[in-house]
Amino acid sequence: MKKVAVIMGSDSDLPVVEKAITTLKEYGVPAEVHVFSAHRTPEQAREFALNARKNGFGAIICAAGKAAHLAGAFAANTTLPVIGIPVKSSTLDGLDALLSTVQMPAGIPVATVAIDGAVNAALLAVQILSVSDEALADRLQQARTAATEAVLKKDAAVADKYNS
Ligand code: RP5
Repeated sequence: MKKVAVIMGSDSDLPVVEKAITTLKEYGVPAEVHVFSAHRTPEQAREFALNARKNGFGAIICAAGKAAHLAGAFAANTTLPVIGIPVKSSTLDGLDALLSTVQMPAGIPVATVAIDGAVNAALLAVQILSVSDEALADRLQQARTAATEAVLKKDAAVADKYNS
């Protein structure tokens, strides 16, 4: 199975990023985790992105806050799918990181999830890998079915309490 790279701009992003790592583990997807910064370690970030496809990665998750250029910098150096997580780590509540991550010019896409949306970033990476992995596709469908059943149970409980 292809690996997913989970990159964060600083170890201060870890509380958010850990949710992505946990979600990938739940699906049995191998992840490699690193701290690379578009601003503080641009050479290391570039090197990793340039070699990611030949090193067995199928998708790259990049989490960064403030002037968040990490996902865009990775996308500039690979044609693998790059998923950006804007991290709420500043006085601007993550809006700065959201706009920095999402507003990519045509030609260099970054699939941007919600501010601190680490679970969805991981799920999107799993969905990307599931295009060529039936077992992964089955696991995703099972999780969707379980989530639907959980909400239906909640509906039944609420309806029972208020509609009788
Ligand atoms: C960004 O700046 C990082 O992704 C982090 O969200 C933010 C703050 O980094 P630290 O100063 O805590 O290392 O590059």
